Amino acid sequence: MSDLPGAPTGTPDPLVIRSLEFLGPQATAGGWRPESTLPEVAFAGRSNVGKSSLLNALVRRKAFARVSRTPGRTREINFFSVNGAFVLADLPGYGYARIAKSRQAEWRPLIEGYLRHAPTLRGVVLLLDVRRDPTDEDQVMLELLTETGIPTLICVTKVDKVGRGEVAARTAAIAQAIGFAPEDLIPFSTVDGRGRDDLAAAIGQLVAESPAVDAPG
Ligand SMILES: Nc1nc2c(ncn2[C@@H]2O[C@H](COP(=O)(O)OP(=O)(O)OP(=O)(O)O)[C@@H](O)[C@H]2O)c(=O)[nH]1
Ligand SMILES: [Mg+2]
Repeated sequence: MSDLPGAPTGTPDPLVIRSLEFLGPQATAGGWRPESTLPEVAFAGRSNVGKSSLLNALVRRKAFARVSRTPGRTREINFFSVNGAFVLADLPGYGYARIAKSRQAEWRPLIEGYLRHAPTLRGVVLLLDVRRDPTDEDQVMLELLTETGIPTLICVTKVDKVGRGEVAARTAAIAQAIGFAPEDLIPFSTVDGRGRDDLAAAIGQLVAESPAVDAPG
């Protein structure tokens, strides 16, 4: 049926897609966003790291979330509902060098505002390119996630771009740079399907768990 990489091979699919709906974009901090009724998981990372591609692989569609040829173009948060059960939020990429200096910090209010006002947010998937060391902006993003206490999954993207042997070494280096255990990072490739089911299972767990109860005040 599906000709996409990572299609069913005999093991049960941890995330069977029955329905998908684009809910709309949030363009500004405090601007319109879909009502926070369903559990939500967001995807963050540098421009061009592969967020939209990963989302497409996750939901097994070729062009659901847009894949950009012009990195840094997506400036809104795009919301999708999956199986009417949970929401995925594709955050704008940060750190694209070829936009005006004056605009390079624009990502922060929108993303920070989103993180602080998403009552049903269960977790953020932070994407890091296997070939690059985490940047200062990646560290800023991680600090925001630590400070807000939002559970974080790390995906190492584009692992097809390096040799099989190099994946473990690069994953270890990236893990060390961000203070994670290497085995907690999920190697991911939209080309050969690596990581799709691991990520799908991890997201399934996040959205199934009962939300952390906030202490009053
Ligand atoms: N080889 C390979 N290329 C990939 C992979 N994932 C994404 N790409 C390519 O990387 C480029 C950027 O991918 P996008 O999914 O648009 O990245 P993004 O993070 O959504 O970018 P912005 O929306 O601009 O922030 C595209 O040319 C993709 O085809 C992967 O796993 N392997
Ligand atoms: Mg994108």
